[in-house]
Amino acid sequence: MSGRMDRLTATLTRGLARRTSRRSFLGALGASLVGGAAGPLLPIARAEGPAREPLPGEPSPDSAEGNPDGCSYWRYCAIDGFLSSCCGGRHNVCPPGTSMSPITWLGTCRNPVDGKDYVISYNDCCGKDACGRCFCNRNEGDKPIYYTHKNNDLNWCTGAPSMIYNSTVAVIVGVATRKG
Ligand code: ABN
Repeated sequence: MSGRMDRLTATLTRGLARRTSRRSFLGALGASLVGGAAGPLLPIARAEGPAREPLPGEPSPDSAEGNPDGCSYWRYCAIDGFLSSCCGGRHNVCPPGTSMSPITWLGTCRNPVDGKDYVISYNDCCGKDACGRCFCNRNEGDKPIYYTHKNNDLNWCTGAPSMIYNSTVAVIVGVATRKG
């Protein structure tokens, strides 16, 4: 009698265990299917944003030397300052609320697309507190300082309506021609 009871109990217990695990498996499967179907509906942050066009005659903005938001941009070879393009402006446009200094620092940078050297004017943007973002100090081809005004580490807002320095732009002013 007790042997039959034992066998019956064992059979019932095994059946219960089987049903319980199957139910929990099905539950998990159902939850994963519902979660998987909802996945595409969830908001996704797309960091890339719209595709950027290269500036005419310039490297792709997807490359370091063609990206005006980074210090390796080819026009910044002799810059010293916060990049206007990180401060609400563009590489050649000062941020809103600032004005461009009329006196500037000049550099000569090679455009990697056409291999030509361009004279670049680094105008400071003046009239708002220092931007503080994307500081870039490259000074390529810099010579030892023999006159303080022959150094880019200067506040060129001296000639602007406000002396308050915000950021710097890089404007092409011409193609450099080698003489002698
Ligand atoms: N030309 C940029 C800059 C501004 C203030 C001080 C140093 C350098």
